[in-house]
Amino acid sequence: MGRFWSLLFLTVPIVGVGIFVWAMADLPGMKGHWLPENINPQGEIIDSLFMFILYLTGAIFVATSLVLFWFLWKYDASRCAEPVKYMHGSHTLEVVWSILPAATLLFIAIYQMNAWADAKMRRPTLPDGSLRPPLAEVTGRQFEWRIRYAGKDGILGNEDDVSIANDLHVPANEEVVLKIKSQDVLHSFFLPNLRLKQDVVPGMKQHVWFKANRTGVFDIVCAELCGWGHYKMRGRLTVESRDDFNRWLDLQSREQNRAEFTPTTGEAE
Ligand SMILES: [Cu+2]
Repeated sequence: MGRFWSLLFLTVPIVGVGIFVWAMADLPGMKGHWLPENINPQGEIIDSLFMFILYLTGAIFVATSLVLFWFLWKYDASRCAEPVKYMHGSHTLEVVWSILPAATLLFIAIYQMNAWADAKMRRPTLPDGSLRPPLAEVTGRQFEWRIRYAGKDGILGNEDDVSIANDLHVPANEEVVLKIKSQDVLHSFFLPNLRLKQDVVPGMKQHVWFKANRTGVFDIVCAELCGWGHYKMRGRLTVESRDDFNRWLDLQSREQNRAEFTPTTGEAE
């Protein structure tokens, strides 16, 4: 029976690695199950970091699984007559397995520092050196993304703002800054195709930025369990040319004004 368990444990790394390779190679049955299309030049850095960490942890996972299998196989009680030896641990071993993971984590922390600074601390600037103003403000609330564009005057927060739910449009090939905030609880603003994810914390003023280099329609997702309706807190990101974007925004603005100024039908006199 001991051999059964060792073989069963051996299937864990084999099935694990097999499924990853299956998905990564985009083979039939697993089409589209790996990372979604990346449309952000900055996203390549995120993807390479992801793959680096995946390979590193994958190698350690396979190695420890094989060692586990080997010990189960070798010391199977029904075939191994040698009596059990007890020991009180090894100081050297403990030092080694504390220092190795600590050094690895430190290496990853230093290795990804630039990518982190670019994604979370840097903000695009205008030619004159000032910070690029946000194109829109995205407010997460249970359970939708409220999106507000500055109207004609380019200033957010006055009466000509354009307000929309779950429909974010941005121009392609431009650095886009979004102001993000939450109206109620923790949410996470996630644009999978741009490799952008940011927790939205109530009470905090936050910004995200990206540059989309392909036009199309993509997902906006909430990546933080935020209540019963979390699953339906999704929106649509449309990346389009500058001209299409301007036309769309203009149309939204006109429609909103028309809605505001259309008199409600009163009772007939
Ligand atoms: Cu949410």
